[in-house]
Amino acid sequence: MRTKVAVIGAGPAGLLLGQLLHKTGIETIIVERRSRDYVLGRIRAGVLEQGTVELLEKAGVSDRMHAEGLVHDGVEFCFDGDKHRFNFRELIGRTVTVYGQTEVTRDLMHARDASGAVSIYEADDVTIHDFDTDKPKVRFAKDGVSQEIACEFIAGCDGFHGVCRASVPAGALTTYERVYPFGWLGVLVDRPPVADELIYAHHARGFALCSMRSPTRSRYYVQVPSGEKVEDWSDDRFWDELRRRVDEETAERLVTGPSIERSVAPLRSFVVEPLRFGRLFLAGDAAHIVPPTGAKGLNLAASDVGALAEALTEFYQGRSSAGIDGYSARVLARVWKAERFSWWMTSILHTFPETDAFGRRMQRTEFDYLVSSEAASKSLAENYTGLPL
Ligand code: RFL
Ligand code: PHB
Repeated sequence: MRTKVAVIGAGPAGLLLGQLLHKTGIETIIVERRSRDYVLGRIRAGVLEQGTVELLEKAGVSDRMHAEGLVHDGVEFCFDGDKHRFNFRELIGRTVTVYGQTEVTRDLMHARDASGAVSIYEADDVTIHDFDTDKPKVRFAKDGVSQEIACEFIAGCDGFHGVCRASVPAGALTTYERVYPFGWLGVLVDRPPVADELIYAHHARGFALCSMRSPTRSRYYVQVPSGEKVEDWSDDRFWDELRRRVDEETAERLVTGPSIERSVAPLRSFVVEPLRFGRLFLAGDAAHIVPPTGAKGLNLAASDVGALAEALTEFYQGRSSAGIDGYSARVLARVWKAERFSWWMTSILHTFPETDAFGRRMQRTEFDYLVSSEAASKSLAENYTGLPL
């Protein structure tokens, strides 16, 4: 097999890159180690920045998102029971859209099927080669048969545990990492959301988040210590814990039901530099991880591949390598700002085992300042709705 760009991974980053490149006539093959159903079964992000919405429009996959996605003008923070709403539309004239990652992925898979472009699911033993030359290769096995793709570029969109970052020679990479001593236990339930907008709650017992997927499907999270097992949490235990962490009115309004999915996600901040090695590019979770508190992971993956698609288009149509040469620095500048915001949201909203009385007063004072200062509220609003690339 032969193609221009071999894309490793069919998560949102890989599929969106494939679609953006298809729009500019650049041929791709996507190689994914899991099945389609497995990829669609992963319940993850829910909040799209305005820039992500615009990129999905550009990719021609926005019809269902506009029909079914929920446009939110703001979010609420609840600090030890005291609630405050941040109205992004009033503060800075921007909004976010609640539309599940699963649905974004489904729309992108349909568009790729319609385009006739090749996607290989359930590819085993994927390896990448010769990306320090202008003839890179991807090898894998499909149904026990070894295959090779000769290509001109490789896009590593294979997530945090992928093969692409791991294939870069040691010493060529610098990594920055922080692992938090807690995770999020998430529950998906077919019951109407407790409120019209998201509620981020800080409580002495830990963080909680009330989110949603649709007017009839809700997504809730509670902070749990690292290593917590999902089997140790019955639905009743989860609902009791959630009620204790939010304000009384929200607790009373909560409509509970049997969970349809439950999982624990660890929290981590991680960045690797640079994002290009010869003819290999890293994008999305393969390059960086944020704790989910700022709702940035999917949005960063989208803006990375938006920039990469522009750079590759410039290479093929404009015959200039300026875009691909500048990719890493351009993308990393935005990544670090999203890392800062996600770390900051995590720091004020969670309880940390090592935090003393002074630290707790600092968290409270951050909240009071946010609420009382229009400048601070605007800063939250511009970061949450997404900074420009
Ligand atoms: P993905 O989605 O992990 O996709 C990578 C794909 O690569 C495949 N793969 C391989 N394929 C071939 N060969 C190999 N050797 C391979 N190794 C792996 C994998 O099977 C997979 O299909 O990465 P991508 O595309 O970069 O997308 C990133 C996002 O998925 C991620 O950042 C977000 O889900 C993070 N996230 C959130 N982001 C937001 O913007 N807003 C949110 O509200 C939000 N909430 C969340 C989140 C992540 C969460 N978890 C579970 C980590 C909430 C949670 C709970
Ligand atoms: C979600 O709905 O899954 C979600 C929403 C906001 C976040 C993280 C996750 O910050």
